[in-house]
Amino acid sequence: MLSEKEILERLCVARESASPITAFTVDNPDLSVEQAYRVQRLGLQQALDGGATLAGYKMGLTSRAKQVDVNVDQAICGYLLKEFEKDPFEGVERRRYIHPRAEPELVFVMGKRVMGRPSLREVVAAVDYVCIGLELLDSRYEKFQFKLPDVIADNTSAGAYVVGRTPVKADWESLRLKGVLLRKNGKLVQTGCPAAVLGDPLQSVRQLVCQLAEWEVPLEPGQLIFTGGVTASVPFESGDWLECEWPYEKLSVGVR
Ligand code: OOG
Ligand code: MG
Repeated sequence: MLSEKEILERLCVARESASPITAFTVDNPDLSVEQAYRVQRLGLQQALDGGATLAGYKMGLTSRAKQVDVNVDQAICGYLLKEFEKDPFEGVERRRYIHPRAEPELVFVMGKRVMGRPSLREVVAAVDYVCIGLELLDSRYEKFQFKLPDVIADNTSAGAYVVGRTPVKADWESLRLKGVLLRKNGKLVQTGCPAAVLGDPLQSVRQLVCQLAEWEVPLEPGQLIFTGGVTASVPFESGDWLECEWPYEKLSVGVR
């Protein structure tokens, strides 16, 4: 059985060299969710010690479409570093990733600190605004295949992300009904409704707060939360351009 440090090291090498590894549960079927989160937390600590900045968190597998995507049916969370953020005008570099995929998400930006087990109303009170976002996933595992502990250790396949520029501060009740489209090279490839995410993406923020409470970690003002793919994810290659649209904004990003 590999130690948590060894698992983390292998994941880091896979990420840095953009070359995939076999999922750990293939040879270590006993790897637990708790150990996997310890690997993830250790990864975050190492990144912060190395000078990286925590931007916020992401929830994953919060919609049925996403659970079917990767054959794992439980919501998970990971962290987002400022360094993962891409400017939509600069785009993303395909060669940095193994087998990247894109998915549209609602992104909540916190205005107040929140911790513990808040009600939905308390979550709304702590949010500053919402934007549309594109998460650019990249699993470090061969064929994008893994089990629950693998994907948790791999920081929930976090790769890069792009956040829209049009903050929405109203309509909390009906945001979950505002449709989201994903186009690749101008062709419509996914459509979805934010309510696909746990009935309301705000529930995803609430679940995240409850998960973080287990580590006595709060959500802080300014932190952003990717609430989970509204639709299934879509693979992309260099030369592609991706566009995500919802009633308030169109967000495009090119792939070099
Ligand atoms: C796991 C990450 C899931 C989401 O939004 O559901 C995720 C994966 O699809 O590789 O980010
Ligand atoms: Mg996601």
